Formats: sequence, C-alpha cells, structure tokens
Amino acid sequence: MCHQSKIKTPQLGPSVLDYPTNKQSREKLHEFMFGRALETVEGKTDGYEVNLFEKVSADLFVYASGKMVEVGGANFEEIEVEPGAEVWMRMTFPPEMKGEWEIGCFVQEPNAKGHYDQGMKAKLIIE
Ligand SMILES: [Cu+2]
Repeated sequence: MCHQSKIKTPQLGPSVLDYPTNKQSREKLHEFMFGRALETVEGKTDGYEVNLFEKVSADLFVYASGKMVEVGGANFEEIEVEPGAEVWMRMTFPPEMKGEWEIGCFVQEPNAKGHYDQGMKAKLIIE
C-alpha cells in the first residue's frame, strides 16, 4: 500500500476523497486513522491524540461485494479495510480544521514492526 499516491489535498468546503482504499493489497488488512499528535501505548505507536473526524462528520461509501453501502454523517476514529475493498468519503471541512494532519495505519502484526513504523503514513493538508 502506498498512501502517498492516493493523497489529494482537501479544500475547505465539500471534499470527496478517493481513499481509504486497499485495492492494491492482495493479503493485508489496513486501517486508516486521521489525526494529529501521535499516541503511544506500551512503546508502540497506536493512533492519534486528536482525531480529525471527532468533530467533522463524513459520509462513507463502502463497496461490499460489488454493491455500495452509504453511511451518512459518521464520526469515527478508524476505518479498517480488507484487501481489495474500497471506501470513499465525502465531508465538509470547516475553517478551523485548516492545516496539517496525518493519515496513518496502526495495524500491528506479530514479530514485525507495526505498519505505521514501516512507513504507512502520509501528510494530509487541508487548505
Ligand atoms: Cu497497514
């Protein structure tokens, strides 16, 4: 998975992001968290102290078995996406959300670095 290739800079006002997506991966589940200020639990990076979608709600478009499922007005902390699956998001960022955020995957696997520490993260700048 390469988050960088999927990033678009969202604007204030209605935005549609074509991620989280896990279309490229054939075997691994990934999760997407959006926030600021890394949180560490027992020495492992485990998410963000500030969650972007705590105050901003999004409409999620989930493609399951080839059919679309819409979840309107969702506040969430993470989205887990199985290999081959796709989720689109539509939201409106208010001016106070302007600035630099991050997208990260915090999946842990036995006997390996967590996905975040393997580099599954990307800057998300709201302009
Ligand atoms: Cu991952």
